[in-house]
Amino acid sequence: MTVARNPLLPGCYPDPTICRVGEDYYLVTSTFEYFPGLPVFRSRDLVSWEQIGHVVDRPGQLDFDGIASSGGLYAPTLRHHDGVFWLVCTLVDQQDDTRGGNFLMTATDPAGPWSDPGWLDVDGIDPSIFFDDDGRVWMHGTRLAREPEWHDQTEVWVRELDPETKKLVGPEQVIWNGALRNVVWAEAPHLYKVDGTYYLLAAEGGTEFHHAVSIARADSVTGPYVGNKGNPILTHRHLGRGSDVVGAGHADLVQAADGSWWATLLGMRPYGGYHYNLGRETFLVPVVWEDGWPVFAPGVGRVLDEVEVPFAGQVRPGVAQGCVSGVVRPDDLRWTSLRRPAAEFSSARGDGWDLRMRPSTLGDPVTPAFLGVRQQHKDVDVRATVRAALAAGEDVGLTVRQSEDDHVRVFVTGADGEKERRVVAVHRQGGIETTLGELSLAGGAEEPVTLTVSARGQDYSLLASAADEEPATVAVVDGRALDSVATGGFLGLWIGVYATSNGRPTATIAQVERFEYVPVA
Ligand code: 6LW
Repeated sequence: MTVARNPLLPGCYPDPTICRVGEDYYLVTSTFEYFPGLPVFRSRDLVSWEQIGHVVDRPGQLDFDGIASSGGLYAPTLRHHDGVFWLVCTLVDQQDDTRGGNFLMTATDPAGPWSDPGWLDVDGIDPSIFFDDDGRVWMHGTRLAREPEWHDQTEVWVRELDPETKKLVGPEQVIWNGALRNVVWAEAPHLYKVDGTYYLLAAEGGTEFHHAVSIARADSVTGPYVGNKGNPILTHRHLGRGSDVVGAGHADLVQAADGSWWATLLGMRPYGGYHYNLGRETFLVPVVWEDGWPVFAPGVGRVLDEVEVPFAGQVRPGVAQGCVSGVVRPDDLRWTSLRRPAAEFSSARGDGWDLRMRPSTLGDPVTPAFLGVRQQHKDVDVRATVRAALAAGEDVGLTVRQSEDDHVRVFVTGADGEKERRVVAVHRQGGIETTLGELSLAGGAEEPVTLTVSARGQDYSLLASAADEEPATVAVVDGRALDSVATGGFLGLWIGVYATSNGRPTATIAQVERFEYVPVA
């Protein structure tokens, strides 16, 4: 017997989708404006997960330029059929609805390369794909109801897909509006066939506190679908905001090789009040079937910290995914840039990076010289040792990022003719910047400076030190201003390095000598 620890994937890994091929499980999550997009994880035992690649990892595959934070890649669905992996997903551009939409990509190796997108002629979000045992293929998804009876009513549609042309064909049916009347955002639909019956699993209540999972079944794929009397079959909303996990929803089902059933889903872990800085994370619950219906977390009815996976001890374990810990080297798959490949402004150098400074800033919905990783622990020290010959007005620093409009920065800034290096801490909140603190470090302009974000719960201390000195605190920020409860949007926090000339032409290269992510036990 082996125990899976929840969350399976700590940090911002929302909208998980899972499928099994033989003894291997594959899981993909949403990534919004981050690049590469849609990380692919593999496991042998549902307990340990290893990232093996990304679905979106090359320029030209999708265009994210100008897409503001919390737009971009929403909830994917991953399936495997006849030796091919199929992924359907939505690219959302909230400013321009002529860009993006629902698309389909395929790959024979889930680690990549994945195909270019084939665009599907349908609006809405949360597409899914179901391969029936008669060879027919059915797409489904969710959108705002065309003739709503209530506010934020959505409808789940289903339509056949021709697997040769990869185009939608035949009539469309609306099959679901949620289990409850007046419920908002029936979404994240997934169809399955179990023992000859079609099942529709869907979220409802919105992806925040009222999130829930419901199930319906039908004799025909196009319905009519009848909801389970026990709906919602999983939610934490009745547990209150003090629950250790809130917002449980957006589930996907998988049957293990031994015949047992499991669901992955998202949830959030609030701390320091009702704030979840780590974002929406991926959890696992066991599932059993009773009277032709799935029962999630039987006997318990909620997401637990630990899940026994009886078969896990018997299979060759997967490589433990663990979390970023210690020096994060350039070849680590968890590095992300914004919207475009990091190769456009950076190159690996030893354990660190050369960052080619850019005029664009973290406040612009473009691709600033930024490289970061998810904050996966509430207590963590993130340290970057940077070195650069900065011109006046140029900054190299460390940021805790929610979005263009909401982030904090601690940075070394260049000034003409100054001997000392000035370190500044800024909080950009709702697009408005406030300087929180400043200090000067002794030493030559090109000597390294170590910048640290030291998070202890909701206290984020920003520190700086020259070579062998003790770090000095530049400012302490209240993290409660940074999570999506405070700012809106769909994301957890990232911590990363950046270099900007704040709009001026520049040829400066900032060296990031090392970047360390050290969780505090
Ligand atoms: C996603 C929707 C949701 O498309 O949030 O969890 C949206 N629910 O299903 C973005 O993650």
